[in-house]
Amino acid sequence: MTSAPTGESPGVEPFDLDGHLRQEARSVEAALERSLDRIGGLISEPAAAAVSHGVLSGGKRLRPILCHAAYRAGGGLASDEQVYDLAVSLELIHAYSLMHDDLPCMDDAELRRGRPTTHRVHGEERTVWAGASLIPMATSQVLWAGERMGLGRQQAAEVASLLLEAAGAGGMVGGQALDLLGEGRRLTAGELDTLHRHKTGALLTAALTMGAAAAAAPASIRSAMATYGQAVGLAFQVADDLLDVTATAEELGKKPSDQELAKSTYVALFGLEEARRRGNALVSQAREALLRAGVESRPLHALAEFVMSRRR
Ligand code: GRG
Repeated sequence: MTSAPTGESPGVEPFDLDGHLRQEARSVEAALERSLDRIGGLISEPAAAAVSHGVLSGGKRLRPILCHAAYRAGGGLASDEQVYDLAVSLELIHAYSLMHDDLPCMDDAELRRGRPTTHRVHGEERTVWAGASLIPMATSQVLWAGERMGLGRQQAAEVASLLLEAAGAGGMVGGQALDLLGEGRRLTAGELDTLHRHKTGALLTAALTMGAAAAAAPASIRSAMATYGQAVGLAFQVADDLLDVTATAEELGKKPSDQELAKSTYVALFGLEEARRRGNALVSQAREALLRAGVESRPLHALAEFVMSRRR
């Protein structure tokens, strides 16, 4: 992973984003393993192997990492372990969405994170079963972890609602539906923004707003986190479209597929340079929202830059 420029002032030691991402990803893996140990046992064997394949298969783990950073920026004081137990609920939803997105009835993908996709190894039926099991598992995880962190009932319910609303028809599922319906049709820029604000942006935004809500952060910080999440969420998709035409399959860990599936993309609409300019402008918007709210979190500033500079 290449470090993003973080706009550090002279004399200030540069933020080691690579090291931060590596260390945080280890905490995410550990929390995912705890979660599978705690409730994964309820999923019976043929599907359990598919769950492990989809959940413990690497990935950048950005959503829980962003959630943890937002929690700290919001002044939350629970232990890292407790925060990650809450934050991995996002990764359980994300894992199910990737497993189902790769199915033959959707993107029909062979490779994900440099490995054969879950259905290629475990079959379609078990992948549908495993993915469906992850949704209630994520719900149980967020409520259990919220209670363990000492959140009150109302606060825990608010955090869980942020996750479930972002995952649902008004968020990720709705965005995926727009994506499926739009295949083979050239979408306008407005339609593309709406699709990705739902499909990708909603869950990324929830990572930030859940962290701030769990920390009981003041309204100004919560609103900055929502603005940051929305801008970074869209920039993330612009970067995905750029990578689909500029990165190798080896870097991506999957086959570029937008052209094959006749999908509308920011690159097809605007060309490489203008798409990149738009993505960078979104990253600036995200960082400005933090600065206006007085949020100096180095991880959040560096992560915003990383979204556009990443190669996978
Ligand atoms: C049946 C309509 C319907 C919906 C089911 C399948 C599904 C729900 C939703 C799909 C959502 C989806 C695949 C969104 C894409 C999000 C995205 C940009 C994924 C890549 O995220 P990274 O780069 O992946 O963070 P890693 O591998 O690093 O975790």
